Amino acid sequence: IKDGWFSEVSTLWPGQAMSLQVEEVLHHEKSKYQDVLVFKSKSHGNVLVLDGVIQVTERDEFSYQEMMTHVPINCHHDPKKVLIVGGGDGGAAREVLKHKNIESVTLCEIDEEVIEVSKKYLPGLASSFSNPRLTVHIGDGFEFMKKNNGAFDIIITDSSDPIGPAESLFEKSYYSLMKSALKPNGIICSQGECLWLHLEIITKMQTFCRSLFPAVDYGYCTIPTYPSGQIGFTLCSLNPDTNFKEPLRICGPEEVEEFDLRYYNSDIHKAAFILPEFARKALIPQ
Ligand code: AAT
Repeated sequence: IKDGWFSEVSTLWPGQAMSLQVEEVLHHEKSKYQDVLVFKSKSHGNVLVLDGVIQVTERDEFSYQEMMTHVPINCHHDPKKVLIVGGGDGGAAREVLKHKNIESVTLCEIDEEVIEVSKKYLPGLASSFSNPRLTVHIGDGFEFMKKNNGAFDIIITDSSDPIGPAESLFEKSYYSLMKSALKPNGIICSQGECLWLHLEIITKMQTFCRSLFPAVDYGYCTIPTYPSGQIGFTLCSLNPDTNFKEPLRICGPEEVEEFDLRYYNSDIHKAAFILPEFARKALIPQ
């Protein structure tokens, strides 16, 4: 923070940095795993930053959290058990729990500190922690996956970027472990980085995913406070008939109201998979 502005500087997006004006620093401390900062911003509500990288702002978190959850859920015929890896702010869990037919949600977050500060400073997200259908496990998602075979219908990896504690969550071996942790016809959805910045990583991941799963795709959403204003999702299904572009349940005006949605609806679900030409070309199956 310099002259009242926070700038998001990282080697993952060299030469550019998103800045937010700071009203007040609410919390700043090194946890066992990372530097944890929460500040009140002038324009985007409270902001959670880990190792200098913005994880959520209260103003636009709904875009990413809704797409990350309702897209995979609405591509599964009968989801009952969901695992979230990361997501210690509780936002992804909040969205998953809106589906009453989902019986249990397990959240595996490596850093207890993230959950604690979110309860304190991001109550609109962390409200999910009091839901009896949610079980929290503190630990590394990679290790957790090894111990859970055939356990989940959907695995959502809401992880930070591949520098720091989330590095292993971008590797092929992690995707193999997730595959084993799924029930038949299971679906995974992972934080899939940005088309403008990380096309090479995305292409590599799509390629190894296709070697493991019969149905693979990449969708994205817009979000002002993630690098370059865009973030995507790597989606894989064990069901060869899954077409991620076609939701199985329609979410029109009534459902949008019932679920209190601000970004997701059936049209944006389908549109999320229409890629700009430079990206489409790069991601064409080899
Ligand atoms: N919904 C908020 C968005 C996030 S949070 C990512 C979370 O993943 C953090 O709370 C972090 O502590 C946790 N995490 C990191 N590594 C692991 C791991 N190995 N196992 C379990 N949890 C982990 C993502 C923001 C994306 C930012 C894009 N630039």
